[in-house]
Amino acid sequence: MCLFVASLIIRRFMSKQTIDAPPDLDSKQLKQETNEVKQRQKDRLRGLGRDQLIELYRQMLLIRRFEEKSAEAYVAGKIGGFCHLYIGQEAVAVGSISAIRKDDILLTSYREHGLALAKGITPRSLMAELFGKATGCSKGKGGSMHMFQKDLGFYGGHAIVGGQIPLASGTAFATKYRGTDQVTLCYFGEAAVNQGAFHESLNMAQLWKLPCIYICENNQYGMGTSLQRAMSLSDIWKKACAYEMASEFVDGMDVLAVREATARAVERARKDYLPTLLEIRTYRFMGHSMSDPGNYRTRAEIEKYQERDPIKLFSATLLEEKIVDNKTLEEIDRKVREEVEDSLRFADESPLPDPEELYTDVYADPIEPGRK
Ligand SMILES: Cc1ncc(C[n+]2csc(CCOP(=O)(O)OP(=O)(O)O)c2C)c(N)n1
Ligand SMILES: [Mg+2]
Repeated sequence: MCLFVASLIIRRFMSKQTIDAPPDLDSKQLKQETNEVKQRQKDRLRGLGRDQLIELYRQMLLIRRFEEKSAEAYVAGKIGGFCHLYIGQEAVAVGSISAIRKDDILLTSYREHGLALAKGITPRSLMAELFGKATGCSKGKGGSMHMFQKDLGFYGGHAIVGGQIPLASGTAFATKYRGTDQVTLCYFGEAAVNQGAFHESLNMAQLWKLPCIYICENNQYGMGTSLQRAMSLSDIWKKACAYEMASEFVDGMDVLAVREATARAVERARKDYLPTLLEIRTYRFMGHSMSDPGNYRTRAEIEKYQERDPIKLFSATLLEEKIVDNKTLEEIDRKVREEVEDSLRFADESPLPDPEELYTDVYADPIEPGRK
C-alpha cells in the first residue's frame, strides 16, 4: 500500500515537471533559425576589421575557458561559497562591452565572471579572487559574487537579485550631475524584472533622463523556475513602454547583434542622456550555480540551445567568410588556455588575506580606532 501511494506521488511529481517545463523545441526549426542567424551575423560583419573580429572571438573564448577551469577548481575545493558560471552567455558581455568606452561604468549580478573579464579585470586577478586570495580584485574578501574594480568602472558583483538596478541609476545620476558623458551599463537576469526596484529605477531614469542602459540577460530561468511560470508578460522589452523608454529585443547568441544594439543605446545615452532597456535573449548551458543538479530542464533542451552556441556560431561565420582559418582559431585557443592555466598557478601561489584585513575596506571613509 505504502509503495503504491509513493509511486502515485512520484508519478504526480514527474508529470507536474513535464507540464511545468517550457514547450519543447523543434530541432529542424532550430537548425533553420541557426542558419538564418548566421546569415544575419554575416551581414553585420561589414565595418569591422579583422583584428576587431578576432578580438571579439578571443574574449568569448577566454570567458569560456576561464569558466571551465573555474568549475574544475570549484569541484577540487579551491573555490568556496557560491559560484555561478556564464557559459552560454559570452556574447552578451563581449558584444555589449565592445560598444562602450573604458571609463564607462558597469554593474551586474553575481553571474559576473564573464563581464569582469570583458571589462578588463585580468584572469589572474579574477581567479585569485575566486580562490579568496589577497591578490584578487576584491583582495580575496569578495569571492565569486563580489568582484569589484573601481579604476576599470566595474562596480560589482551584487548578490541580491535586482539590488544593482537602483545603484546603476545612481551612478548614471552621478555622472550626469558631474557633467561627464560616461554611460552606465546595468546587467541583471530576467527574474530581477519582477522586483519593484526594477520598475522604480526605470521610472526615475526616464523621468530624470539618466544615461543608463538596462540590460536584461534573459537566460529564461531564475534558478529552477522558467520565465513562463513566473512572469505574466514575458516579453521583457515591452515593459519599457510603461515608462515611455526606448527598448529593443536582441539575439544574445549573436555577438555582433548585441554590439550593434548596445551601440545604439550608448549613442542615445551619451548624446541625449536617455536610458534604454535591452532584452537580450540568451541561455545558460550550466546549472544556476555549481550546486544545481538542473532537474528542471531536459538534456535535450540544453543540447538544442547548444546548436546556437555563440562561440560556435561566430567561429563558423569567421571561417565561412574566410576571415580566419582553422590554424588561427587553434592558435587563439592555445594562447587562451595558457592564460587561464597561468591564472590558476597565480591564484594557487598567492597568499591568503592577512587577518588584519578583516577590518579594512568596510567603509569608504573609515573612522580610525580611538578617533572621537
Ligand atoms: C532579493 C533576492 N531574492 C532571492 C534571491 C535568491 N536567488 C538567487 S539567484 C535567483 C534567481 C535569479 O535569476 P535571474 O535574475 O534570472 O538571474 P540568473 O541567475 O538567471 O542569471 C534567486 C531567486 C536573492 N539572491 N535575492
Ligand atoms: Mg535568468
